[in-house]
Amino acid sequence: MHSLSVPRERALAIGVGSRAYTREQSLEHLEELSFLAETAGAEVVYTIFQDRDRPDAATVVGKGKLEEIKRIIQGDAIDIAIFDDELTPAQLRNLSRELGIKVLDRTGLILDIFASRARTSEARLQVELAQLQYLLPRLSRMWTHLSKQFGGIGSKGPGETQIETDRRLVRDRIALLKEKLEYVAVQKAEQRKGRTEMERFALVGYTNAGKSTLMNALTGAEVLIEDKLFATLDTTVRTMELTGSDHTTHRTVLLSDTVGFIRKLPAQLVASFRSTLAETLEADVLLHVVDISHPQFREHIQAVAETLEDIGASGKPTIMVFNKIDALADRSIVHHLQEIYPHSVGISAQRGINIPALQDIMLAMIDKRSTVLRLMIPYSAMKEFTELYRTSTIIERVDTDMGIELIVRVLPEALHRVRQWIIENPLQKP
Ligand SMILES: Nc1nc2c(ncn2[C@@H]2O[C@H](COP(=O)(O)OP(=O)(O)OP(=O)(O)O)[C@@H](O)[C@H]2O)c(=O)[nH]1
Ligand SMILES: [Mg+2]
Repeated sequence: MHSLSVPRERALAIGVGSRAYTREQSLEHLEELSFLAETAGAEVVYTIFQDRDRPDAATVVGKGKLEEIKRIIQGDAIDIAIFDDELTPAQLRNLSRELGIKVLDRTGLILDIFASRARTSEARLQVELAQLQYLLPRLSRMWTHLSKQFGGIGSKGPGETQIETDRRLVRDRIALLKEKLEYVAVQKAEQRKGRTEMERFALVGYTNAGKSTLMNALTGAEVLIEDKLFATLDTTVRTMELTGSDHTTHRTVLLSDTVGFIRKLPAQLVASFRSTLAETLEADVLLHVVDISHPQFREHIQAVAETLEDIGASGKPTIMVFNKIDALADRSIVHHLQEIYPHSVGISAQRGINIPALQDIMLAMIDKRSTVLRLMIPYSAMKEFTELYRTSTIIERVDTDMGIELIVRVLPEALHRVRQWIIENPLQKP
């Protein structure tokens, strides 16, 4: 964390309206950019918004606005100018020259936050890969010069020596990082193999929606929770005891918590975080956590849906979890949303409101995927029986002379385990 003796960089946040968004939305985006900048350790002293049909090809904002920005930079001792939209390499160069201070765009800022928050070696590799891919087309003398001169936000990550090397060396480094990550991915896939018979749920959602808070509430894990963007950068998996509100249904399932999404999440990051997101990709059911108290929650849902599409995880069975209902003045919006989303629930992960209702929906999702079978398990196969007890729902059990007769709900993944004992399978009836 930033110590008090180090002065925070003074930042200017700059947004340009476009035909795609209302003015209100554009201002919300700018507010989110400021939140990102503060997460990165800067102090946003000024925000500037210009309504234009499209950004200026050379400098994003128009000439007059640029002069105004220069005056503010001088008058308020600004260290860094941050733009909400992705800057082309040419825009970045022009603006750096014109303004004479460090210039960053949303992508560069997000990459910087990821770099300073990455803890595991895997996350570090992934962030470095994304940074280098972002840097490659922007590699220029200007950039090297600025990062050396100013330091601070936007200059972490690939060290100066790497920036000064030519593009070929950067490309070599990218190839090496990809190879290392591929190796990590294979190892992790190996680790996951043993658990495939348990139903797998994955938390997904916009950053700061409350995913880790819910993870902790459901599993007793101790994942870091913060009122900051991107508190979580890696993936945690825990087993969880699901209990129905009838108190008779129990299931052991897996739940994973992972990195949050944001609008305009850099494509390089999404691509390089593939192995972190593997747990999400392989999940049976997604829990899409939404901060319902946020004015832009609808846009957040959309951004998450788009990112899921990008990584190839769209179309999975999904439970919409409308979180932070404790912060709502009027909860009627939840009822309205439940008409749109059939598998949804309003909760407060922090206050523990409606968690049993969520667990019931999770159990119902499992039931939808599973088959009811009648089995006869010989007493000689007790080990398998114990495993079945953990991962399936036993509806009825009778101990007979020949073995244990069961009516049981089994997931498709566990069918192979019980196939030999089936005495009745309703799906195979003529
Ligand atoms: N009022 C309210 N605040 C909540 C609730 N759940 C979480 N929060 C707060 O929301 C903030 C973010 O919570 P996290 O659990 O870290 O969110 P996250 O989705 O894991 O965020 P990232 O890991 O940064 O993507 C924290 O300040 C939490 O205390 C809730 O039910 N109600
Ligand atoms: Mg988190």
